[in-house]
Amino acid sequence: MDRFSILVGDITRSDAEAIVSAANTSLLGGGGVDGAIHRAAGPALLAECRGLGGCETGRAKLTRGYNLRASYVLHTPGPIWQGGHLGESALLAACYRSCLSLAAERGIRSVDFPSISTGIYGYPLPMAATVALKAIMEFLREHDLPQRVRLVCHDEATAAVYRQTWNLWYAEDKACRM
Ligand code: AR6
Repeated sequence: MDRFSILVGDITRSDAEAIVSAANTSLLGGGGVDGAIHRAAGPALLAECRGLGGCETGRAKLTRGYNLRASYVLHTPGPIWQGGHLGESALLAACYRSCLSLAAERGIRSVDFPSISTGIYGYPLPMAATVALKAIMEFLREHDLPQRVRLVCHDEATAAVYRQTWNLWYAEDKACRM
């Protein structure tokens, strides 16, 4: 599937048109990738976020990227892992879909995602990878935009889990053009 790839890197340095922040529902910044994005974007990002009135888990809101290379940031609060029986997987899938729908609506051509919910929010990585890849691949099959989506993992171990999951479920997609 040449529209999708998994790589290791720092998403704050991404050249995608939009990057995704694994935010919290206040949208007022925090730790992890969200904190790194706010630091790299500068204080104007927080100022814009203050006007958004927060965001529900599984939904997404769009801002400009300010000092980032990316023109836009898609902010999405992932679910906090609570054992898996409180709708976490549906909410995590909704995060990916909401970001991709909003990007498509705005004509955004490339989106880079971090591994949402698998840091501070404690979602078990192999399960999160299955949910994330299914949501992304289904969306790409049904939509022409974004043209390019990447999963930017902060470390090789995380990327390895996403790659294994992708190979398990989607390797045949390499042969059939999407
Ligand atoms: N580039 C790419 N991935 C990164 C980067 C980076 N620069 N920095 C961290 N990661 P987390 P969550 C990875 O904890 O679990 C915040 O306080 C990290 O290794 O950032 O959704 C928010 O405000 C992990 O694989 O997000 C919320 O309160 C992944 O990003 C809460 O954390 C997600 O880890 C959200 O927790």
